[in-house]
Amino acid sequence: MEVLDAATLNNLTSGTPGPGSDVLASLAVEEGQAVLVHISGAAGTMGDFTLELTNLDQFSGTQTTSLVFPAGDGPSKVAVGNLNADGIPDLVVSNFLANTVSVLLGNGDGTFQAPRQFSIGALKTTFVPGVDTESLAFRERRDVRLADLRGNGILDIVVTNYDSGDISVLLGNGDGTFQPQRRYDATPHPLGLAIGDVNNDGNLDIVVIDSSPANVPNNIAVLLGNGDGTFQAEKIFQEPNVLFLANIHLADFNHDGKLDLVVGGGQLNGVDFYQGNGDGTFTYKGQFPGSRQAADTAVADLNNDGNPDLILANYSEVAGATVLLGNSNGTFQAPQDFFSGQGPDAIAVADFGQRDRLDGPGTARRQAGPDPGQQRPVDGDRPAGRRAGYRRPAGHLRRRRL
Ligand SMILES: [Ca+2]
Ligand SMILES: [Ca+2]
Ligand SMILES: [Ca+2]
Ligand SMILES: [Ca+2]
Repeated sequence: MEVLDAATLNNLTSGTPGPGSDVLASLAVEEGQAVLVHISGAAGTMGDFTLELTNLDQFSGTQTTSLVFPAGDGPSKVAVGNLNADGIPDLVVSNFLANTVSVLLGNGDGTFQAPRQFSIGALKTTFVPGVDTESLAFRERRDVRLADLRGNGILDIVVTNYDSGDISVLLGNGDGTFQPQRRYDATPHPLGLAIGDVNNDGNLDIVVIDSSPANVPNNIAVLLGNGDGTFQAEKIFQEPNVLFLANIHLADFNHDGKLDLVVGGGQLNGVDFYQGNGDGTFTYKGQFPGSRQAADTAVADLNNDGNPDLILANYSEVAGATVLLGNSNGTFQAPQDFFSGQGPDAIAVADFGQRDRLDGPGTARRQAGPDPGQQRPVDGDRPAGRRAGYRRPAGHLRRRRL
């Protein structure tokens, strides 16, 4: 399939093979622009084609200041990374109603090509009283992460499957397509996901926390990576508290070269902190206070002092976000509340000021200090680490209009 300029017959875009025999093409057009679609094939050729036209004029109207791109049924979480080596960020969306991830390749102008769907593990889309212990509203999260699991420069997908009690790993081909999923058992009802080298063998590992049906304390599973995109069987330990909407992050908070673990979630008055032992196990060190019910947590060095800080999204508090500035020894300072507004259930961090400093919501994550777990791209293809010894005087987080 080719899309041609109707006046000059110049090629504007060509279709590329998608899943099955589908051929996909995507093009940004202007209002009134005429195009020709040329479909060709050998005798007996069969198949479908999908042509997606995006009208950028939608941006110009005051009534329509956002563009909506299709993904799959019930989009849950998004990961950003360059999947096809063109330098342009792409999107991976986990779909809780469709049991798929959608891959949307970026065009570089803020638009995305038509989504390609890849199968992942099951999530029931119904709620059966007496059988299902949590409503669909609490099960709909499917954490999705991008990481270079094989160290070959190609990003792979990891996503949690609540009802099938496993995670799906989809190895990337480097062209925006992915190999069929391989599933690994990971807690009875996995919800939150983190990736890093927790045993310092140079291979990325996966840590998963489950949800908490029936007020049973959460399980945390560690799956050690073999470095080739496969993983060893889960090793489970128990979180002392009961959390719904549980989320989990890895960073070296105390600068000992071993990744540590923070856990947030509903019903927890702050975050639980585990010190990493460097062998894939963790030692529970207690709780740091924050606002209640952190439905999501982000880790970033907000004040550029080299210590990772925590940003909590407060699901049921008036303060929208709470910041806990990290100390160098794996402890945190008193919580500071920012942004009013109730009920946020997701948060991310990026530098909106273009000054190489992290300011507020977005997606970047930078780890501080010597951090063997972050030598490869995680959560995209950003540089992931400051040099050992990098320090700036501690500062205050300034409130900033976003
Ligand atoms: Ca790309
Ligand atoms: Ca490892
Ligand atoms: Ca550590
Ligand atoms: Ca900091």
